[in-house]
Amino acid sequence: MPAIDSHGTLKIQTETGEPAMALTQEQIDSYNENGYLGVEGVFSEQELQDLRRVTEEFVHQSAELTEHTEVFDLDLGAGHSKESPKLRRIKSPHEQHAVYDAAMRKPELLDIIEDLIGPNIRLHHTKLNMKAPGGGQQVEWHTDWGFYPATNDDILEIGVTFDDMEIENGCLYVIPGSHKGPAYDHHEDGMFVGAVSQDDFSMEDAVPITLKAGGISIHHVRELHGSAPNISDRPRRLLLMGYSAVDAFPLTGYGDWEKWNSDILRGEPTNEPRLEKVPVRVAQPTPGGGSIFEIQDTMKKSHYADSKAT
Ligand SMILES: O=C(O)CCC(=O)C(=O)O
Repeated sequence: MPAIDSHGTLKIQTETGEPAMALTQEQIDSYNENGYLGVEGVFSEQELQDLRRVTEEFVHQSAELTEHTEVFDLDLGAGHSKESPKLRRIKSPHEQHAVYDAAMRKPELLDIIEDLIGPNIRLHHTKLNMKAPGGGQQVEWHTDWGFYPATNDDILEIGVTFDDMEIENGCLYVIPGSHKGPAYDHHEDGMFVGAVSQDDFSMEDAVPITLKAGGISIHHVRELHGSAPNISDRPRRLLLMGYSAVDAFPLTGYGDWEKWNSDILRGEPTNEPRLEKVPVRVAQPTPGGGSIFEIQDTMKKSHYADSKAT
């Protein structure tokens, strides 16, 4: 019997018994054509309240810190202090609290992902990026593929918005169709800086993904994207979660086999990576580890250096 699911999409059991799609065919076609999608109303008000409450507890804990840790990445440039903590990122939040883990496994979310990369889904990573009011840091233009190329590109990133995500508080921007482009170079003077050159794209082509709290952004692993500083008096908190097809194997290796397979959310393990003809470039040589913010800090000039927002 037809039913409306939590994100307002009509779910129909097909005659063949195949599970019905969570996204409309129009949304799927648009994602394939443009490399991104915004979907409103995926997370409920109750889920949002829980996610915000737990996140505020983490921000509170970060007040005691003066440097980055395994879990906390601080916005030291924006004046992080005990009195006014500026937490830029919680690393692997699904490993830090059950509320984040539940968000990452939400069945309706996995149904959406299944429509885009198929029924065999592996968790790639999670991170919670936060931009504090009045200056929370930009993310320079890049593709996720520049950081982790794989044997095929059935890999995408979901962003769950805890706050209305608008231009003023530093929403995500994408370059539509850029996921069909080359393996963009994320190097400067031969070193990996985690961002493309200004010559690789035009800001004029950039499209903002604006969403109400509880909506999700979706972008393809090869899509060029970035986001400006938060110039509003509201936070911008975005839970980013990467998912890949089970047969997409990272070119840099997969680590421990048991752990690798324990990240499968739907489908079965395979030892047969699917090789597709995709353009790749590895993220080497690199000046060292650290978060995307630390790596991009090694760039000579921010893409946003001339913008009014800085
Ligand atoms: O937080 C953002 O606006 C984008 C983050 C992003 O693209 C990343 O962390 O790779």
